[in-house]
Amino acid sequence: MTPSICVLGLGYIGLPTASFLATKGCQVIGVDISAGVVDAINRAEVPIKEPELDVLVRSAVQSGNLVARTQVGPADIFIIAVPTPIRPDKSPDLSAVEAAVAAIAPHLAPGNLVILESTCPVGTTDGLVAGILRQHDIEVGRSVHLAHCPERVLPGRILTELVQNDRIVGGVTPASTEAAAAFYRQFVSGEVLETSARLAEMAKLAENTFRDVNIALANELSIICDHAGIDVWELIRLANRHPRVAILKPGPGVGGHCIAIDPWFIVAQAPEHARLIRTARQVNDAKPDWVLAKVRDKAARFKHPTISCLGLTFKADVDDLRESPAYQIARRLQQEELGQILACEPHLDRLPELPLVGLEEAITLADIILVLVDHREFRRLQPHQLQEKIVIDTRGLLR
Ligand code: SAJ
Repeated sequence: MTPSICVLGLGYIGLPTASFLATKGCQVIGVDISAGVVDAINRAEVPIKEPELDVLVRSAVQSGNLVARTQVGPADIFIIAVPTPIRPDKSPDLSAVEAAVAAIAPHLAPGNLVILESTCPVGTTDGLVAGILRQHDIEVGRSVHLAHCPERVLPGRILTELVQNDRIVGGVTPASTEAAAAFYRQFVSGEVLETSARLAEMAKLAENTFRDVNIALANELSIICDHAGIDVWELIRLANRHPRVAILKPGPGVGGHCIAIDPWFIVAQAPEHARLIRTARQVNDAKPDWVLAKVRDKAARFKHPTISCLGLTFKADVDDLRESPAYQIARRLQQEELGQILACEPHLDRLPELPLVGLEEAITLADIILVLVDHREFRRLQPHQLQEKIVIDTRGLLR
């Protein structure tokens, strides 16, 4: 028999997960604190942009297997996919996880399985989550199973990676690990790797930290090469021809809601030991300042230059502005009144804060072209279109 499932948090992870499970025949309740999100999903509308997600949500809602609500109800399996941001002091904010666990606790019955997919500091599943459940007299790991199974999907490829990626499953007891692994094996074509909850938490943090540290190296190299008059993109291309070298790409900084945040969870728990990880975060966070200094330097040649920012989202081919260094740079240029700031962002229809223009207009009107995101739409730009323009290309797109 297919289990009934309650998914808490209908964002970039929860909505695809809930919809996918519903199309596999599970009865799914999707829960979100936003009534607007709940209403939109029940009308089969998708509040976020992700390839193929609209089709999946429509099919899940129309089948009657996915119903969105603002309140939790009974189910066999509870999947928590709520945000775990950082506070201004870089400490983890787990209030959404706490609220989700407190909301499901009164509905839990023997034999239920609780899965935490949100990225968390080490010890959250065993400590915070199990602790709240025990306060409700729940025998965690025996009567009710509890496991951490970190999400690993890449925005832009969510539906493919949801099924194909290997998954790490760590229960608070071996029986919990087994119960959660058996659940994922029903719909994941990748391997399901069993471990403890603490190791699963650390594995997720290590994955995103690996990427952050590697990008920090690329960003640092880009600054060093700029001073040395060396083309960093050609440098990386050549260095990566070594069989054991794989340097990632420099850019205007690191954005999104994962890589720019998760390494801080490690730093917060091991402030004296996480020296490289903290430094990498600082290197990536400082890159927008370096780009701004470059633009200021070029803008000083003009009285009132028109500066066209190509791309505002946190990475290529998505519509997501969260933690976006590109957006941050464009806004700061505007606040500094360096000139007329135009933005070309093919993935957004409107943006109250910045004047949005089409690509042709952005190029024609610009004195300075600032490439901030390597969107597919920009890759067709030809060198002759950029003649007589000053180009600052943070993504190596126009080489
Ligand atoms: N970036 C660079 N240079 C690169 C690669 C990325 O500057 O060579 C920048 C991007 O422009 C962006 C940021 O890094 O601003 C993050 O983009 P990303 O594509 O590296 O990662 P996310 O945040 O979209 O998704 C990551 C993924 N983690 C890993 O690849 C290890 C994804 O698998 C995770 O599920 C996701 O974080 C998450 O939710 O944790």
